[in-house]
Amino acid sequence: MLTFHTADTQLRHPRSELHGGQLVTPFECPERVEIILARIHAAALGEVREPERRGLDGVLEIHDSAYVEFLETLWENWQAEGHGGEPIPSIWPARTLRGDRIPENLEGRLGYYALAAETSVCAGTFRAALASKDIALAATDQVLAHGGGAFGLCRPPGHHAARDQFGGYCFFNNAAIAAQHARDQGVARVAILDVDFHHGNGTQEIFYDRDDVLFASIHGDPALEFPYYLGYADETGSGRGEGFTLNYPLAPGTDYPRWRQALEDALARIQAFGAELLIVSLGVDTFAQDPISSFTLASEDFSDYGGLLKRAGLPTVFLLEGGYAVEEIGVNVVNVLSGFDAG
Ligand code: FKS
Ligand code: ZN
Repeated sequence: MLTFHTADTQLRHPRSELHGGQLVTPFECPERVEIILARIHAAALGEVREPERRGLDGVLEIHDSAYVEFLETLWENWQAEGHGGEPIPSIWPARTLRGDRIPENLEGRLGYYALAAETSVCAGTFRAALASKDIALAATDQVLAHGGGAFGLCRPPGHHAARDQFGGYCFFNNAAIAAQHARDQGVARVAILDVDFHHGNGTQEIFYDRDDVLFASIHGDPALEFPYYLGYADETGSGRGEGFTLNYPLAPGTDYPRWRQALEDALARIQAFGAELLIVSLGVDTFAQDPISSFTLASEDFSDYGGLLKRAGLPTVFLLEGGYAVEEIGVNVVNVLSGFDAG
């Protein structure tokens, strides 16, 4: 299987993540990509290619233009204010405040465009987010032209990014941009299957009222797990989109047999929908040793479900999302991809 990667993703290297009341080294770190690349080579998965640079192509089809401009200028504006640390949101238009006015003040706008506080911004964040998006587009074009599977080694991840909000380590919604790109290329029905441990709230929000992009997510129960405020089973879509959002919230400690049942159910629904393209939001934070998650998949389970995905028989774009057991992230990601190739 072909992989798409560019070193520009590594321009994202914030030094702080607000975690447990402390600023820690971010879980979503550049080493994740290094280790996955090393494993791709060691396992001879296939060629690694650079994506074409496409500027803002694809971004404004999904994201709000004022949000994009905010992200593009955030670092320089923050520097101009003379702060010592990285931008971290600290106030939001919470339930008792007004959410219909965008403040002029930078701290005010930071909260307006953020959905959580763990995601600090650094100098290269915007360029890395564009590179990550270009990787997703290149992997999608590869699959549209040649069928089979392709892997986008995206970083930063995308599935928490909503139309005008960043958070959960995400800025641009790579999977949503890829799906819209496929639609614009004439693919009638696209399915996004989100197997990251966390609910893909951004992807869900973006397609919630649409019947041309089906979104299915298997994740930790939001009553107990990030992002807490979306991802319940009763969220099924609205208007024309009713029935085109599927959520499988699962309990902490969920093991592979139970997780696999949810996957089989989701794949059956994707087949019944008549999807012509499958985009997998591939997070391997379902791994038992993941430091911030609570499912119990083992490395060989990733190979097994890679084969299951292949047997769905659809052209398939894999886009990297989460996974924080850094030592094992390469093995787990490549197991899914080689499981698919062997399936
Ligand atoms: C720790 C609470 C959880 C944020 C978790 C973000 C998960 C991100 C992800 C992505 F794929 F987007 F990277 N903090 N104090 O894995 O879903
Ligand atoms: Zn995750």
